[in-house]
Amino acid sequence: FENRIGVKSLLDKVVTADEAAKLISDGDVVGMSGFTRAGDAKVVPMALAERAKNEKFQIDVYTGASLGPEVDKYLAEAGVIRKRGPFQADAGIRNMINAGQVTYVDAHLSHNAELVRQGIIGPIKYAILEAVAITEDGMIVPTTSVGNSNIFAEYAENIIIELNISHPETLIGIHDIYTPAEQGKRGPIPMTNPEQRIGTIGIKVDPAKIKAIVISEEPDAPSMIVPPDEETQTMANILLDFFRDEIKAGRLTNELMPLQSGVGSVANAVLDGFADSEFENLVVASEVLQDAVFNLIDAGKVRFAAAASITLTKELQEKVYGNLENYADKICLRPQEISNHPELIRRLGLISINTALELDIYGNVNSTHVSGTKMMNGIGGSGDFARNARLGIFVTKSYAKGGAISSIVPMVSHVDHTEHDVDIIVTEQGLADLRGLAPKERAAAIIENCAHPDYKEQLWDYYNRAVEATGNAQTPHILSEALSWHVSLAENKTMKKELAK
Ligand code: 0RQ
Repeated sequence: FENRIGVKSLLDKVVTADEAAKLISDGDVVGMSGFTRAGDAKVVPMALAERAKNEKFQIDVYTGASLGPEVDKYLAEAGVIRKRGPFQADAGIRNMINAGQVTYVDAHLSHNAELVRQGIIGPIKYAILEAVAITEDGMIVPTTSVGNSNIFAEYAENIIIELNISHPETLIGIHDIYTPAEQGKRGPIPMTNPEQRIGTIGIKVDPAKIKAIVISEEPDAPSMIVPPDEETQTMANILLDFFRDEIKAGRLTNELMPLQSGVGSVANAVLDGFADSEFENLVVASEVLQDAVFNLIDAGKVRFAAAASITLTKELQEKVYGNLENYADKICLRPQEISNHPELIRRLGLISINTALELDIYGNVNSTHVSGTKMMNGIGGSGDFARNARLGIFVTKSYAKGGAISSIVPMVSHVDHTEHDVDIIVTEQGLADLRGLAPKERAAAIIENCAHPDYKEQLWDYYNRAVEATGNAQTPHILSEALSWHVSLAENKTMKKELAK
């Protein structure tokens, strides 16, 4: 590992994970690397969980996004996490959040860096950052994600490095670290094309802040997406046809515009759908690069892909990290403040595809709260993209839990993306293009094109009675009934009226 530590005076900072974990104190605010199970610190959190067996202490943990099990399962279940933000996607910590045992701050991913600058998050006592190397000029080179690591490194009082020697050194050079100046002293972010590099290959820090270096060989937890099924394939095809119509209308070319696609199986399937299509020379400007992106690079469909992290299944990890030199000039990892920056999303004209849990007849989207109450994962970057994209697309199956739930409801039980931020909705039933439509026009398009046949009549019935009851108001609702579908689900285990008691 010595050759990966370019600042030789830091060699005597190499300690065990247990020794590094002892540096953390009760009440510390800790910023950790990691974004969607990639590039997260692993061995120091596990040592902290071990330490918690004999000692009671709690810390606040902020990261880029979701992490592997070391933090969001084992450290959480050891009772060490008091507060967590800004995103998680692990059943372990999710259950604790929903039992009130962990305080969770679910926030737009692009907002974190500003909150750190303003001291709302902080003061950060320690940043624990996974790195592939420390360069001779004192730059920390992150591994498979950048996330918030640059801003944590800048504002943390102290830094612990997990030098992960299982990550290939070919990662050096794929990062593009750019950190905007403070608000008020900031110029435009100098990027007019996602393929441009505007920063450095690593995070410049004062080496004196590095208090410990721990050597790790733990690989990233693989992503757990499932392959496309018939319905996700149908959704992908519907979306591709929509893009074809946009080309016919002269709004897009077959290179489209830079693509962002969220985490999860549906988003991955949609991207996979491009493989056998006529679209080419595509650019991905996203926050996560999943398997599909690398398959599209291999197929010659994607020319360049930039994001804040790479999260791959086991199979793709072996293929990509074993041959990283083949991808090095086609990919780039950036801080999430940049990948998700409203200024850039708007300037570059992104097409953004994210997933809804449920949406309502007027186009409001709930991506986070099951039945309005239980946290699923969090808003992640979906709000950053949806509001600022050229095309804000939401995909979801029209039903959940075997049909007991309609994903399209009279009123969403929680709002993440308002009707003003949602352009296109796609389910396996069809597509609703909401651009330029008023609420009642949107309701007709959503119910007719996207709702599951089992729920269509029930939705029309609610809508028609709401129009009647409100005298054809701008956004018709019967407030006493608007959430009755969720109440029915809780009481009768189904939203279907004819089955409800
Ligand atoms: O539960 O697995 O127990 O059956 O929700 O649903 O259909 O498998 O979809 O894995 O793509 O996740 C919105 C959660 C979708 C995710 C969400 C149940 C359903 C299943 C998952 P089971 P699917 P996915 C980029 C952008 C917000 C963050 C984001 C997400 C489970 O995409 O977290 O987009 N998005 N970030 O059965 C109750 C409903 C339901 C429902 C589905 N209406 N009510 N349960 N389910 N609809 C990434 C980052 O920002 C980092």
